[in-house]
Amino acid sequence: MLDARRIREDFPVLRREVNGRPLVYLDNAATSQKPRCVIDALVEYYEGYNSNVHRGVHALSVEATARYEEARAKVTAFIGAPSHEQLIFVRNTTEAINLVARTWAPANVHEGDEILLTEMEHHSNLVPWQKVAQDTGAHLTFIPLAEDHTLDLSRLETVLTSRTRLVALTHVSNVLGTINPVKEIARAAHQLGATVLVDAAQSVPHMPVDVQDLDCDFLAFSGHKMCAPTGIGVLYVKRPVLDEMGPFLHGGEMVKEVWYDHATWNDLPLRFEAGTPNIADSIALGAAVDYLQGLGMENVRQHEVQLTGYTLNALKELEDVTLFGPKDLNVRGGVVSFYAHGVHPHDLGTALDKLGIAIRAGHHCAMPLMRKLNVPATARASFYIYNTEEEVDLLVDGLKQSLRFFSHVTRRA
Ligand code: C6P
Repeated sequence: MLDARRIREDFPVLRREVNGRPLVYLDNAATSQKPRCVIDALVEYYEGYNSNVHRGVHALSVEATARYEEARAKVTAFIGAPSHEQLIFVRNTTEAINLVARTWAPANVHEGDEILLTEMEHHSNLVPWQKVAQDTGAHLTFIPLAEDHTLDLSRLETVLTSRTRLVALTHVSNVLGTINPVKEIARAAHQLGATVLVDAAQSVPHMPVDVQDLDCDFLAFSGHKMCAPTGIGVLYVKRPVLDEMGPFLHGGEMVKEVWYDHATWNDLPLRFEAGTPNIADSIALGAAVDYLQGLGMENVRQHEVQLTGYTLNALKELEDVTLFGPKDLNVRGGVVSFYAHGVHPHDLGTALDKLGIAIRAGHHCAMPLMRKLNVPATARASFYIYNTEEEVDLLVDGLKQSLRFFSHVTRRA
């Protein structure tokens, strides 16, 4: 098990106060905090060897290139990818998915084809496919949500057809916490010749993920949710899918030879990394991977299972509070969304902030799912390696206090 109290010492921001109270940071699904070693990696780069990569012959450039490629190798190993050539650095999950929608999709999705999504997708894994469908004449279809907020796989045979070109689904829902059986769905999709994209924004930071075990064709995630800086994300692509993909952005770095009227493309993965990449943040992502591996991803997962169970137990005692997501902790990540009847989640979020407690309130970039759940928004607490049961107690006390306040105000109105 993790020693969250010890881990907290690695995160400078957790020492601060908000509104005169110690910060209780429970908005980790939005972005995680950063440990000292990641901050140090950024400072070391800018103070010690700031330089462009893959270009210079001078010492600083050689050093920066080595560290940048070392970071790629670390991330490759972290997700069990067979080769660093299949690991493309992008800005975030959103850009990774758009890269696939702009390069792979136009060559592979045609009029009358189907793109199968789920009813719990984040906008980043929905809107790019709406655009592909509009451009190509393909149709979007959806694996429906079951009563228990898992996917209704009894409907898979109906929605996954010989016309399905792509199945694009989230590994873990950022609203419900549901862990989807992507391996099983990928197997069924491949049997029908469909390609599979996994939005791993909420899984790679929180549990062991092995792309070869999942057997997905694309996997996308963001560094900022796993202790790394903002502005760095990853797209993994399986071969031979990758070999058939044309470039995304065109310009320097992604070319091998250029004439006035044409150009040839660089080797993988640089073919997909046009222009000067995000060098410092990539190197810091490597440091974040080292840090998480030091803790052990299975331990990270178990810590969140424990905290989520503890939170669900406490919250189910609260009157007029609806909890979302599966009850079974085996299929649930460290995300707890809830709705307190009669109180808008934004008001609740603001009241908790006054107590130093940071949660997220809103539609969580999943508006269609909010409509499905029949709520305007939800409040959401989401956990990471440094959160403790004491913090959950503070959340529950804060909630009780806020709900008492709002019911008093409503009665008087
Ligand atoms: N969800 C949340 O608070 P970016 O913004 O590109 O790093 O990640 C997008 C994204 C894609 N898929 C899932 C499942 C996600 O949860 C997110 C980001 C944040 O839930 C911000 S809306």
